[in-house]
Amino acid sequence: MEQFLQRENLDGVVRIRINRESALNAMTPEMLKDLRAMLGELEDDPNVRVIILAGQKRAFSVGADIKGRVAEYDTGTIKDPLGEIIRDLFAFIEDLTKPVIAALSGYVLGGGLELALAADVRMADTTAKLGFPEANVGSLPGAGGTQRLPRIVGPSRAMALMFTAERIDARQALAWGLVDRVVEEGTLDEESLNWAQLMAKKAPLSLAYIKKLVHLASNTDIETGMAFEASCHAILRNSKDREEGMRAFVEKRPPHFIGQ
Ligand code: CO8
Repeated sequence: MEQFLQRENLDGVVRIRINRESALNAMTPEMLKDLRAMLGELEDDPNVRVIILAGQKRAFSVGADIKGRVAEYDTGTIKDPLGEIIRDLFAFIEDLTKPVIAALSGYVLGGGLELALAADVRMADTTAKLGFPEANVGSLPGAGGTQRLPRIVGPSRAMALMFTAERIDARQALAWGLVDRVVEEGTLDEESLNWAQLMAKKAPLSLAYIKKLVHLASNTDIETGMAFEASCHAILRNSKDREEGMRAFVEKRPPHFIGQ
């Protein structure tokens, strides 16, 4: 079976690169299953602190493999092989206890953009072109796009992007808050790794609870969110890493965090 994912271990950071350049990183069910399995391993590995999802120069990903789907019409067996896998994968990314960075270059379209939205933060280089072309092919962003995009950019910008299938560039995406940082072409690997390493030095439990709480913030009322924040804060107060962080500050040395 063809391997569409490359994994690099970079001192506490793992970069997973989608590697199907001939089809601009179009996603197949097998690719997504492999990604789910790989992320499961990384979640269980305490040495992995931050994950970067990256693509190729020409495309992060153009979304679902349309050619694979046309075959369903040819054979009259219209199924949804991608639906369950992709939704489960994107929910799993949100539930990971580790920060996930999407590093975007070239085309970031359809399911590719939905994958980027399921990540926690997004960095793009100046070649990135982001959009939802689903309405061109009689579909809609069905892997969380209609729900995650408006929570990030607001409903009217989200609808405008999906109604027109227009592609926006990295600067526009930055102005909308759809990406968090823009870097020059050719520097994305280095810059996203620098960003990841900043996070990888922090206390893992702090990052895990911050992620959980921030995701909760857009899905719950403020009283529930505040109560949950107080309980997570109480858990951290008794953690070994909190004591280590405070001692390290007083002793003027870098902390050594163990994720407990
Ligand atoms: N699927 C399969 N192959 C693709 C796809 C795709 N989505 N996009 C491009 N390719 C292939 C092309 O067929 C071509 O292959 P070949 O050389 O063998 O013909 C190769 O990639 C290069 O593409 P182009 O020659 O078209 O390159 P251009 O630079 O001219 O154009 C574009 C690039 C603009 C990206 C163009 O290829 C395009 O419009 N692609 C379609 C993008 C698209 O519509 N994506 C959305 C798909 S739907 C989706 O993602 C839904 C998500 C899943 C939801 C699940 C819910 C259940």
